[in-house]
Amino acid sequence: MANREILLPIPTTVDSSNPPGLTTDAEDAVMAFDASTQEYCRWTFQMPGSFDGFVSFEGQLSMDTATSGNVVLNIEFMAASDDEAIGSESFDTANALTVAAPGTAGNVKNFTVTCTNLDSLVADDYIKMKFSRDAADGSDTATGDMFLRTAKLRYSSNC
Ligand SMILES: [Ca+2]
Ligand SMILES: [Ca+2]
Repeated sequence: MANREILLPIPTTVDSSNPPGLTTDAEDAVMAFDASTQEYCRWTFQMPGSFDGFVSFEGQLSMDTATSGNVVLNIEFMAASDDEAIGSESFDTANALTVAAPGTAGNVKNFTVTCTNLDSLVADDYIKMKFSRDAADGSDTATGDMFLRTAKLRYSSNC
């Protein structure tokens, strides 16, 4: 068994009511997540056929202005197997991680969210994977926008 990674592009699906901002920082496209309103983006893809159980969502963020406090990240999965309805599916309980803001605004912060709530995900499933900053959570204390800069999915593979 080995771990594999999928590098994720800037997502194309966003919260229709409260979308994260798409902006640039240091000439890179980033998604900006508000400090008080929860906003989400989402990726949709087919899970690799070699997937055999372990998933972590990893990435890099930075803060626009904050130099202290924490952000709370949520990753949620909806998985539909072959011949299952997508529209009637719902997201599993969020996988949460609290991340301390770097002491200098703009510094890169690496994070890893180990995901155990996977909506019974199996190989070759259709997946919707939702990322949000749980901005209204009491532990989300950092001020200003959080920039999601990169993202990848790590998973265990049976080959
Ligand atoms: Ca399901
Ligand atoms: Ca907050």
